[in-house]
Amino acid sequence: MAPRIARCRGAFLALVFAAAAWSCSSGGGGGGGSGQPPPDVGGSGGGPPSPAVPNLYALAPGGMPVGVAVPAGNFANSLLGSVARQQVVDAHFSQLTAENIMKPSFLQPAEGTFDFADADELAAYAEARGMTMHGHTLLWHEQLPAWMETFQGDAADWASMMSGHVGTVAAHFAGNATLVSWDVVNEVFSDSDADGDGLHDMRDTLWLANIGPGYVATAFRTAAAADPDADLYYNDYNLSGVPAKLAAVLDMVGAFRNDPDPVPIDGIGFQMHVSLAWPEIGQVRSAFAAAAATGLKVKISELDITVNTDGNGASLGMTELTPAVADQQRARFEAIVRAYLDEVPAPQRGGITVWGIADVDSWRRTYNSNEWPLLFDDAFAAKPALTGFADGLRAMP
Ligand code: 9MR
Repeated sequence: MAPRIARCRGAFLALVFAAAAWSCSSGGGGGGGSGQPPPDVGGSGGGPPSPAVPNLYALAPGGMPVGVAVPAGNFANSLLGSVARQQVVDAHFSQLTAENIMKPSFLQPAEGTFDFADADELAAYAEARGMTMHGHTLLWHEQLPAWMETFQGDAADWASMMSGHVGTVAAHFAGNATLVSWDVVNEVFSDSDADGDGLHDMRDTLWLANIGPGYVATAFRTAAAADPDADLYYNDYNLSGVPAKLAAVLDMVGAFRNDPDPVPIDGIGFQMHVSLAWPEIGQVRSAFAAAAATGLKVKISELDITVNTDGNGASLGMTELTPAVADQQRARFEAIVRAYLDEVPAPQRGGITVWGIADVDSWRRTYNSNEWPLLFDDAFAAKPALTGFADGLRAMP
């Protein structure tokens, strides 16, 4: 299940990346791609200054996708209505994920009534610029339409309803060469291991309650039947920091494979909503290595790095992003990108996606208005974090 298109992939040598990147961008058709690059945020700390970052995606070894989650549809900050966001996205990213508008509540708002208009518009935006899209998400326990939450029926009815959604959505995009992969099921596992077996338990969702644990495999089989060419991912959070949660995912993958009729799965998505300090980088490396050992693709699907939020979600008290903290965030982005490239062999790299364009858009602000977790600031200027991400990519030829 190979990616279908490339956006100037694999054509860049580290020494010539800048010139090549600009010629690539100007041929990509993006309005913002030929505009002014964000300012050079330069290097800090020891060593020579880092080169400018005109096109982040052009630095990715092997043309690996470098993605971003974007608002679309009726969201006030929609990419499609924001020139400032388009300039950043067109210059720096080769893949889009819809932050919200491809979740079930948006695509099937009423039972049997599918609305693909906003998703198709976003896919057309990506296609026009030679970007790919990662679909998010066929199934989740959040952002479900009210009618799904109150659905009445037995297990067979529920399975049929679930497969109807998954199959219809996957089939809609099956002929679309821009959509190369899907999060098939998001966040199946809970944050606890009640029976102490070393594996986090399945999350108590309406899918589990009404269909039983087999719903996950059914969703994957349904998606594969509807779109045999797309890469199919399992996606979850805390996989790099909580070994018992990753163990549960790997156990599920093993069960999929050992099934007499193996369940189709292509990759594991690490959301990576992390902080400066957690998880410790050695743990991140071990987690990537363990996932890669399955032979599946591994994708960082929702990367953001908080600097002002403690382990319980409370603010650490900062009121501005100081240069010193911004530099720590730069180093942290570099370390995580490096760890990914070191631990995941090239053919298994599904790419790295950041969960939002600029700090002003981040879901993290919902919980802490003084948070700055992304690569661009509230004015869409590049932060040191962008240099860190770029330096992480540059470290791997
Ligand atoms: O970023 C998304 C935010 O705008 C939505 O309000 C929220 C609803 O729960 O979902 C956010 O995205 C989530 C993603 O779909 C799945 N992983 C966790 C993300 C952050 O909550």
